[in-house]
Formats: sequence, structure tokens, C-alpha cells
Amino acid sequence: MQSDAETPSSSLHPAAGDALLVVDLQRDFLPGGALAVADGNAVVPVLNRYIDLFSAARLPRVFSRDWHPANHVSFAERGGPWPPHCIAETTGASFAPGLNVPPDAYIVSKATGAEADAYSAFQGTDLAGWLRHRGCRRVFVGGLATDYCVRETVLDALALGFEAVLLTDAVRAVEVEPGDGRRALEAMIVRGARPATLQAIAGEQA
Ligand code: VGL
Ligand code: ZN
Repeated sequence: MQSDAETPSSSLHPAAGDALLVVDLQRDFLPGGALAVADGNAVVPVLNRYIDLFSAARLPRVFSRDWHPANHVSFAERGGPWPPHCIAETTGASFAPGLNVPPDAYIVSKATGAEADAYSAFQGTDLAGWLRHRGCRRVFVGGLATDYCVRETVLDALALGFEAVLLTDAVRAVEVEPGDGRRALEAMIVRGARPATLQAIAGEQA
């Protein structure tokens, strides 16, 4: 018998009210890219499985992308913390090779202005309204990077009143400081994100 403490508060089975949110799965964040996340490409086949699950269930699939102007304030030449990356319309800003972005996916571009950065897919975009308009109350979040855009997106989702499921097998961290990835996971979970994997989510469907 499962104890009450072990019983999940709600099903992880993707159903009405759920949306998949793939954060910044772009070439510049993959090994060989301008701002590479170690092992970042490993999440592509996993996210394709999640995309298939949500497509089969006719649920929204949202893809955010870092979409900077060439003179973005986050770039080192302007005193920012990052090398130039994800410049709008360039190859580096395009989605990861092999990522199955469905033709009816919703694409959210963020940090598009030169003077402000935005790690969260909700910051300066219409994403919250878009989701609410479609009756979404819970987002399943994977992508890059755990310790920047995934973390800020998940924390914003929770602050905006969405439930958040963190796809722990479909995220990777930049690790500017060792341990950043682990600390980001902890921060998201402490705030209420529910960690889950494909096995837990797809297995429930059987
Ligand atoms: C990101 C650093 C700079 C991210 C974006 O997508 O996590 N990280 N810009
Ligand atoms: Zn950026």
C-alpha cells in the first residue's frame, strides 16, 4: 500500500489544462555553439518524446527562444556576462538540429530588445496570457539552461499561478559556478515545482 505521503497530489498524465514548454533549445546553447551547455544536445531526443506525447494528446507545445539583437546588453562587448549568442535570424539562434518543432507549435521570442535581458519565457512576452486563454493551468518545462532560463521560467510560472512540472531528464545546466545546476533544481522544487521524468509521465499513460 502506498502511504498518503507518497501519493502524488495529482496525475502527471498530460491532459486538458497542461502545456509543454521547451526553453531555448537553440544551436548556440549546444556543444560547439557560442554559449555551449555541456551535454545540451542530449535533451533533444528526450524532448522529442515529450513533444510526441503532447502532440498525441492535442495539447499546446510552446518553444521559447533567446532572440537578441547584435548589440544586446548581455554581450561581453557591452560589459555583459555572456559571449554574443542567439542573435535573431542567425544560424546560432535556430532550434537544435533534430528537435521536432511541430508546425502548429507556439514560438515565443524573448530578450528581443537591445537594452534588457530576459531569462524567463514569461518576461516581456504574451506567454501567460496565451496559456490562460487556452485554459492551461500547468506547464511541463524542459530545455536549456537549468540554471538560467529554465529556472527563471519555472519560477515565473509558479509566481504567475501556474503549476510547474520540471522535466529533470530534459534539462542541462551551464554551471558558470560548479553546483549552479543542483542549486537551481533545489530552488525550483522549494518553490513548488514538481520534478518528473519521461518514465513517470509516459508510464502513467499505460
Ligand atoms: C540563457 C544565458 C544567456 C539561457 C540565455 O537560455 O539559459 N543563458 N542567455
Ligand atoms: Zn541570452
